[in-house]
Amino acid sequence: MTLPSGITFSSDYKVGLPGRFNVAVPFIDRHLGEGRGAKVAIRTATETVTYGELAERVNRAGNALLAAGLKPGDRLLMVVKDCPAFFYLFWGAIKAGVVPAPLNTLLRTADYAYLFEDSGCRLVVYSSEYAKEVEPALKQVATKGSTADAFLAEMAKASPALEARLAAPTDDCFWLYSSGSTGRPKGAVHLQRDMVVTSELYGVRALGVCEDDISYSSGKLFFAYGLGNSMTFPLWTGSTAVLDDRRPTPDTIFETIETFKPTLYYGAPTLYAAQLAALDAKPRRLDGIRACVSAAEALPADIFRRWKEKTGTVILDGIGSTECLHIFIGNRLDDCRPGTSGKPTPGYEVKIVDENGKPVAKGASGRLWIRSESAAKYYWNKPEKTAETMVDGWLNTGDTYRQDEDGYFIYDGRSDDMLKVGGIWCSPVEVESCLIAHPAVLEAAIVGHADENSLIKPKAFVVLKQPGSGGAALTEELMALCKTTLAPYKYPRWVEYVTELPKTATGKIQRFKLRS
Ligand code: 3UK
Repeated sequence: MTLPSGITFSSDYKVGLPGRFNVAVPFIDRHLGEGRGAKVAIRTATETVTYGELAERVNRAGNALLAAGLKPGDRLLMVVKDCPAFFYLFWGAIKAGVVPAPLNTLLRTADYAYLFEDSGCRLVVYSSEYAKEVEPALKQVATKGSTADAFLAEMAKASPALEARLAAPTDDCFWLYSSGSTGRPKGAVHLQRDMVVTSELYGVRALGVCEDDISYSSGKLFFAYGLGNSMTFPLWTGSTAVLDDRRPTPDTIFETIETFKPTLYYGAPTLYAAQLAALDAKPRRLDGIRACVSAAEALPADIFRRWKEKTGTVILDGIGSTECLHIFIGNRLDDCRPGTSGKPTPGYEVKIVDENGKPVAKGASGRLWIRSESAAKYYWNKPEKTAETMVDGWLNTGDTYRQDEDGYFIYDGRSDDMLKVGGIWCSPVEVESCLIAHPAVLEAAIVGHADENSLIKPKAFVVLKQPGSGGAALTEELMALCKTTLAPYKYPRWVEYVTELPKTATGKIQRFKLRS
């Protein structure tokens, strides 16, 4: 793909941008000049939006925001489902100089009240599906709100022309709140240049997204993962995004894939596991897909193997974060090692360090830090968190990683989830992957549990494919499987059968909730 005019990447992957610009121009308006006005940008079950229509509605949305009294720099909070209006609001805001902050749509009133207050936002636009949780929060903190439908009606009255407000590449552009397993959410402030960097370095160069692609992501737009998958990568390449506003289940995902025939599918390990179980019951057609991507938590090698066996497609696991915006270490179609996160995305600097900040010996486990041009600049209103996490341009991921003999990065769990067993590190993820390989097991979580000597040992919480089928015999079998597959000290001393695991909105297991 040729880069939009005025934008360059050097041979060492540094982005070059005009001193004054607006990032809505290369992502939205550029396509009109490049002849894509009639090309489909977005497809949903009920709607098709061309690049021409998109550009006009982005302008109308920007004008409607200005008419509602928002000034450049003001925050627009969005509680919006995966639908075209998400694009209009997000880009309309950016083009007008307003800062959009998409929020998780699965939160409760108390969470929204906190976020409306923390952000000091001028307006909240929400899909009416979320009115029950959002409207009481608007009242509590006296914030102005509008349903997405009411906003679309304002857009219809607004002018279809809007001049882009110019900014510097390192000016604040949009926010994403990072959920975190503990503490209040933190607003990560992203810059004008950040989406250019992720779209080009991961989307185009690492994954190979191109103009002919059709992208579909089960991870929603409000996650950094979905924002790249379903919006910035397709818009950067002039290709097509498929949006589905339903809660993703194996059935809705397969139905969407069969209807729209995406070429790229972006999922997460929990869903791939559920999809595999569903494929056992009913075969589905996935033949248009040329690559599947997985992120949000480590993809067990066994899921990779079974998916490839069943569908013929590889799943490219990659680690990204809200702060880095998208995948910074990932597998590639031409370089993939199952059971690892792959290798650094070219353009992302990576280091694994010990407790003193010194790089570890190759192969040793340590804390992962990242430096890049797509990193959030700071956390809104949280100077201490900012100082802790962002140091000299480097970002502390909070993840523990090591490299195998060929340089592939292996995830060893969150730094705070690691266990010391008999004085030796034990990765919960490693034990879980082993348990998941057992045919009766759907999901598993490992946490530390004190034994009769108050020493921490691994304990397993296991979800079975057939609930209620667990018992002493299966427990023996699972322990034996771990003892024979892993270093024996890592086997779970207790196995508890549960019907589900506590998870964050992004689908990550909340191991801290299982600790006792
Ligand atoms: C964990 C992974 C192992 C890891 C994300 C792709 O997940 C995303 O962002 P979040 O801010 O969480 C970041 C944290 O999640 N993680 C993510 N991917 C993997 N661990 N293997 C993986 N493949 O702890 C990381 O620090 O919710 C993912 C693109 C954009 C994203 N924001």
